Amino acid sequence: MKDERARSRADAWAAALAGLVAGAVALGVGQLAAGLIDPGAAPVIVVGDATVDRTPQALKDWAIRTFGTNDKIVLIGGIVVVLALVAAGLGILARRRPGLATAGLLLFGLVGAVAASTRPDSGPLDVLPSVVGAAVGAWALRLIVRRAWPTGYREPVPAAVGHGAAAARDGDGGASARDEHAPGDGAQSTGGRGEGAAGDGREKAAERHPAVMRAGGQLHEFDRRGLLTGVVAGVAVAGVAGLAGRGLAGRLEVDTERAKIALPRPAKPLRPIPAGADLRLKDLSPFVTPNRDFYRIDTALVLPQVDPKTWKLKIHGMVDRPIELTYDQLLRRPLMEADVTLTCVSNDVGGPYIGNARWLGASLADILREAGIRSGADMLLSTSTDGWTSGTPVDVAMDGRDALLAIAMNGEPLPLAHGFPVRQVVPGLYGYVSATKWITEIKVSRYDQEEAYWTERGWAPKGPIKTESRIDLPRGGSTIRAGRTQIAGVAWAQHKGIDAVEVRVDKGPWRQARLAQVPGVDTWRQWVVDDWDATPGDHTIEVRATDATGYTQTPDYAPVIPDGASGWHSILVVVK
Ligand SMILES: Nc1nc2c(c(=O)[nH]1)N[C@H]1C(S)=C(S)[C@@H](COP(=O)(O)O)O[C@H]1N2
Ligand SMILES: [Mo]
Repeated sequence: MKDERARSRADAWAAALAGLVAGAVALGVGQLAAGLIDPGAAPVIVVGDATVDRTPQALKDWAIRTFGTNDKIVLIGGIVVVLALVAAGLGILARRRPGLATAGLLLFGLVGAVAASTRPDSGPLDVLPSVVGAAVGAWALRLIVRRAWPTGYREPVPAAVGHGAAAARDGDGGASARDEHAPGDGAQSTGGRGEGAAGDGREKAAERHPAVMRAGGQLHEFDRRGLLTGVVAGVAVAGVAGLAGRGLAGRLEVDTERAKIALPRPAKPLRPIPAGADLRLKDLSPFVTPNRDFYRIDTALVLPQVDPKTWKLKIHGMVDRPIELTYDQLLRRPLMEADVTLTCVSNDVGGPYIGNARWLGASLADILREAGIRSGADMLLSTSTDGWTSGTPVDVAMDGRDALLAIAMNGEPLPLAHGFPVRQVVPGLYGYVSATKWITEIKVSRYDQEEAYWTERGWAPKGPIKTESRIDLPRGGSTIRAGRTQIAGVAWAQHKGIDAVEVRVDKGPWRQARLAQVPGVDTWRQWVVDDWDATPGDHTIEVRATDATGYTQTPDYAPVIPDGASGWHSILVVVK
């Protein structure tokens, strides 16, 4: 009876494997179809997108807190694990109820198709990758099951009933299936199960379980060769289709277009960044964040590929003269440079979601003035190609600050991840209400008529950046040597400016930090305390900044939701 159980277990594993391979075929073929149609329509991606949009806010916050910018990878990984479990289950089902298993796979294709068609930027063909993938996967599952159980699946026998009875119940199918095995086949499998040399194992099995021996000496029912060839073929199809799909997706890359762009000169170039802006201390964030190190936050699982040749920005809504701008028209406008530090509202006290760049772009206010904003309008609802939206206060965009439709970042066309070809940059506002990447539309409207993406999800409609400061060195939690130690970091109060930074150790007196130079009020500011004499033991270091309005950070902690974190950054170091 133990063998019946072992047999059914071995068969279940084999079936689960068949299901897994069929699932891989479905995803691989789906990827290939997506490569031909739209890389964003790959089954895992559309399900991921739909999951992101429907995840409760609390869970999303937890994911961002826990996984940081790896949240996308974790999400995709989670979806793949769930799909794998379902596929394995459908494989087990497929032996007995092939029709149900097929239906199950097609149902999953349908889920993918629905997810694909509810994306804001979906085209009519976007349902195909999920549907075609699921159909081919279902077909693959039937094929593999038929190879592995060539004459049909034989139910394991209940304890009281003999082996022969089961075979009889199945008709001669079960028996002939077993007869097809070459003897060596059975022997190999027995040996593979760790029962010693093949011959020995078979003899032992025969001694203890004559019925199994009679059945050909194997402890499982499936055709090993059939299963193996099915699995190998399936994995090959999945791999080739998946890789081809990715290759085809790359064909659409706008990277080549981006490389061809010759950036125009600004109408009036900005002075170079003062040398004194960067204290050049090891471990201190550089004043200008290199593009490759710049934090990236967005809801896009696949980078939008926007061709600058077909890109258009539509400005409409409460305006006298709606405007449509092409990329060339935008480049021909007088361009300006601005040093602006972007900050994410999800940046917790001491967090990494902040970066500073020199941007090049056209004045947003100038363009809006040409369109003629009607009275009563207080919100710019901007939309990206992938349907994300942001609501920017009209008064902020129009008050004379360097609000930009940016085309370049630190001397090169915007990287794809940072909004190529055009994004908004508005100094002083968190990214979620101002920094729309891959922007294609600005609707001049009212806060009482429209809600932007994150506001619908519980975040504040307006998001001025809070005055904050961060200790970069020494590193929190590190062990350092006793003696003279530099404490340094960055502080920011965009569009106000930082006037002072103070540091205290172990709640002692506040020490004034030395401030680095800044090119203007829209960037962060480096600071350093040079004269801390670190004594052996554990020490707490705290920082607070004062902005140019005279406001000094308070120790009251506020979490990131709904309108940004505040509080003193505090670190612990061990001095030896
Ligand atoms: N299209 C689009 N633009 C977007 C977002 C997004 O999800 N989609 N996220 C915003 C947020 S929350 C921030 S903080 C900034 C981040 O810009 P970065 O990724 O270039 O650093 O982009 C903003 N622009
Ligand atoms: Mo953000």
